[in-house]
Amino acid sequence: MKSILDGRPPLQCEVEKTAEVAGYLWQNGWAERNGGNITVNVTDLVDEEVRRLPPISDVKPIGITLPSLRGCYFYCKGTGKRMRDLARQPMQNGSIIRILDDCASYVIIADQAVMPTSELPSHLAVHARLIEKGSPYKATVHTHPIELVAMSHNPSFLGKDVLTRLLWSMIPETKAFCPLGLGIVRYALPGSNGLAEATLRELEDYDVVMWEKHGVFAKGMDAMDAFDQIDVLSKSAKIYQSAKAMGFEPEGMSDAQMKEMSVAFNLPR
Ligand code: 2HA
Ligand code: ZN
Repeated sequence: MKSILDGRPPLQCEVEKTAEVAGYLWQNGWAERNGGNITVNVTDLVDEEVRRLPPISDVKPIGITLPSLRGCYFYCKGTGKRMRDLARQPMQNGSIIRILDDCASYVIIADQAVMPTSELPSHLAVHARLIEKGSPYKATVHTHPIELVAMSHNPSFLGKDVLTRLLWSMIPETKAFCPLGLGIVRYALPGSNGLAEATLRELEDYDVVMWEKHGVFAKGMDAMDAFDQIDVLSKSAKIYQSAKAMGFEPEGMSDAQMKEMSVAFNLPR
């Protein structure tokens, strides 16, 4: 079957990279059934011919108006679609959408009329904010990492930067590769405006935020970058839990050792 990706190596490469990440989410056990979402801003990767492609769906309302997204293009996981299927067939389990000039609606342009993720308004609100800030980030990833979600069930971990410090102290790389740490969004109904608004707020200070008792939401240069940050945090959570399972509280790196990391790697905090 013909695909919009044919003859467009940059777009194809981006979608294939996103599919690779979807496979990792599934392999890690973070993406049961249709769990999780990925959206990627591919506006810079579409040519004039793509911009002229006719829609293959009705005009759909986003639910919010996002002026900075006028004429933008996004690759989005399909609603109800599985990450493990997207990994093999990204254009049958996701689609490319065009934001219309009213900045409040979109159409699907390729390859099939796969409706985008149920969390589209919250993902697009984050992309709009990234554009407004002049950020180079193009991807948002939501997934359900087991150990991190388990830790969010302990209220004593949910104070500001309590988990950030604990996870940073488990292995030096976590601070180096997730230098802003982990923001916390208290429990809110999936898909709700409250969840979207709290996520937007917390993403002002963090690249990865925890949705209490649900999952994480990350932004990054691309889906791989967002995944890497979740992965290093998850690795730290696993080390913490391994130590606890062996019957002891892990000592963690000292404040001085963590400070030394910040100096050596020129980290923001
Ligand atoms: O779309 O994980 O939170 C599936 C989800 C929503
Ligand atoms: Zn979820």
